[in-house]
Amino acid sequence: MKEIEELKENIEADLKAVQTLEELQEVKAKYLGKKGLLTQALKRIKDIPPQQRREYGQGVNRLKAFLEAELKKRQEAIRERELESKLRREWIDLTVPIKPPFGSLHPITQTLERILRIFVGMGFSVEEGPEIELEDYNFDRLNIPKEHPARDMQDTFYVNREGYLLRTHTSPVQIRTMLSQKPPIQMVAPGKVYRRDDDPTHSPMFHQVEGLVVNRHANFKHMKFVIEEFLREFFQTDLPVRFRTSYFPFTEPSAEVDIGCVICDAQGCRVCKDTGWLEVMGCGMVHPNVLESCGLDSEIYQGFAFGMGVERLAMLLYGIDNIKLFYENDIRFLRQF
Ligand code: 2NL
Repeated sequence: MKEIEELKENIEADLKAVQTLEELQEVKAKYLGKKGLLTQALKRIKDIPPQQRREYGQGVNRLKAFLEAELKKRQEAIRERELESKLRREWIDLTVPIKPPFGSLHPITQTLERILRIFVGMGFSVEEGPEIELEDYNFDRLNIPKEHPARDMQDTFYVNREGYLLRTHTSPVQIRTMLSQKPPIQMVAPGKVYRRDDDPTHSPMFHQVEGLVVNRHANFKHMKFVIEEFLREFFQTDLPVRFRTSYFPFTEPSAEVDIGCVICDAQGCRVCKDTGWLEVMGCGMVHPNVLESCGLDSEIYQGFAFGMGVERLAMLLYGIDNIKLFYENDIRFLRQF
């Protein structure tokens, strides 16, 4: 019985010293393992003289039950403590406000939408067409002669199929509209266009919006009003606008449209080359040959048309001096819009 008493004291002391699950495991092995002290004491029961065997046996078994209960209690306590400390270590404050990295529309998309909104507000419809076009719709029906330099391989991307090319302007969308709809027509055609140009001020792909109005009474004064109204709406200021005589094969008469420089307030700067004026679009009365090529009687119908470059307008609107910035997708640039 003295042996059992000592064993109990040792067990209690060992349990008291235990800090971790590993140490607890060691204690368990020390007493209950194959050669454990308590295992051995249990084996000895049969060798004890019969008079003391009962008392000894009960004592060892009680001690075993005690140790098993203590091990279980300590294990739970240690697990609980380790969980507490893990929770404290790995605590995350879910209430900390985070700024989600919101995306935004590309400045060209924003400018395109700004342009379309204004024309839709004036009653124009928005029409789209394919980027791979018929040479017939891109050049022939637009009164652009066969030997015109714009048709040159140097200027136009031809595709690997006779009679097709990457459209060099969105005018073929207007041709398609005139072929498929009856006047009155008032439409704008936005989209990507392609030219064999690649230098600091030109990109082989850029965006255009062209407009077309066809009815029985369209005239130059209507066109001037629509364009002036558009430009003042677009730049949100009562700008000076002037129409300068020009030439396009598909319009007669033709004009280029200038606005007072929005960069220097017409005082003269690098962007307007000290003229105080910026060219922003081209326009004119639709050439009778173009109307006829779309099956419209030019004695009955009149039309006006205009075309503008979206990148150019975006650069003027936001004060950007390099067209390449739009295509590099530098997040530091894009984030500003
Ligand atoms: C420019 C000039 C222009 C047109 C585009 C057009 C279309 C048809 C018939 C007649 Cl279907 N004209 N488009 C007319 C004048 C000018 O664009 O500088 N664009 C960037």
